Amino acid sequence: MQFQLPLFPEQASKVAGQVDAFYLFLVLITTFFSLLIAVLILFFIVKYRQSPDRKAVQIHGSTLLEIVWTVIPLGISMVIFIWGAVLYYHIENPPNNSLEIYGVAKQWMWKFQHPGGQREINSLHVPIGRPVKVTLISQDVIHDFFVPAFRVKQDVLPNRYVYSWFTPTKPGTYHLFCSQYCGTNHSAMIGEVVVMQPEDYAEWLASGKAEGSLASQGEKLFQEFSCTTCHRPDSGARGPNLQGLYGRPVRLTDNRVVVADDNYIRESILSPNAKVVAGFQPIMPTFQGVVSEEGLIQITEYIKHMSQQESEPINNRSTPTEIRDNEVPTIQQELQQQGNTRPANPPEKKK
Ligand code: HEC
Ligand SMILES: [Cu+2]
Repeated sequence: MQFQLPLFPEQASKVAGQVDAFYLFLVLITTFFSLLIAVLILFFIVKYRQSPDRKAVQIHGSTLLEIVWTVIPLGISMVIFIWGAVLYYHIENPPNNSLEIYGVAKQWMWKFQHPGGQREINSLHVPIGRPVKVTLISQDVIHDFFVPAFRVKQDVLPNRYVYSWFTPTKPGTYHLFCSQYCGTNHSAMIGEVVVMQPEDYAEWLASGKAEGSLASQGEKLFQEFSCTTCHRPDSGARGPNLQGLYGRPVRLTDNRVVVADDNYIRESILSPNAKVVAGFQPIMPTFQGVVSEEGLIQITEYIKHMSQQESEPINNRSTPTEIRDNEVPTIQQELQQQGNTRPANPPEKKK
């Protein structure tokens, strides 16, 4: 039997090597200076030990020494800072061509949905060689999505979508942990990520029973919850037309402008009065406790899908506050000044 002491998990994503290199750098720097200091202490203890025939020479400052021990540590910490920031930025920003998968965490399991509507629990199948973006939310307490082999780790919060992404590089099955203590069975909240060749993944998708794509499931819910009674594309509708909404700036009654992203749409459904669209009355009822987290994801997918279909001009947004395409750059500038490129604070907690 071979003795194995795996110091590191396998490297199974594109970023894994980069994270390890950075980590190794930190370890080496720390080791080097710890040893240097320890050795110098021993050396000085011996060299400057007390002896009767020696008198200490007093030194009153050395500018050169001060500069050296300021500049060198500053240089080293700037390297750590810049390297770390670049890596962090990379890890935090999923590429646009990512495969989008949705995960809902709950005590004590992981539930995933693929765009085609396939669902799985405590396992996540992904293809090799393509960026995968996992949009995550918790339906109860804080969890944490942790795949050591991919070197990704993301806290999963209630009431807010967060993202994790990775490009798998090696077929295999890898551990998925919840790494945030989340109650009695936290330690059992374990899953696996199965990385497959693209053709195997396609086959796997095809073999899954799905009741239609996420967007079409969302459309069904949209009918079921009678969203259509108010959100119709005609001008008599009481609610805004949702076509073309996704990703666009929205002006609110208090004149603030927010971008309609996943978090905004979720909040609009659960706490409709938190942000009221300019030109409309706050008549939308809350769907808190009515639509499940999975349902919210499906409805959002449906709304996104509406935006992708080339729709006729949005007609019932022709209130004085309508936002036209040529206004978008100005509004984005305004947003940047407000430092408010992300709209949704999580809706206020009840209780
Ligand atoms: C009683 C009518 C009514 C119903 C039913 C209704 N809404 Fe609304 N909805 C509105 C109105 C009015 C607004 C604009 C005012 C506001 O923001 O609250 C709105 C706003 C929204 C927004 C933000 C739109 C934007 O342009 O920024 C979304 C998203 C939304 N609704 C989704 C839904 C979904 C999904 C459902 C069904 C689960 C639904 N609504 C049901 C009336 C309704
Ligand atoms: Cu957990």
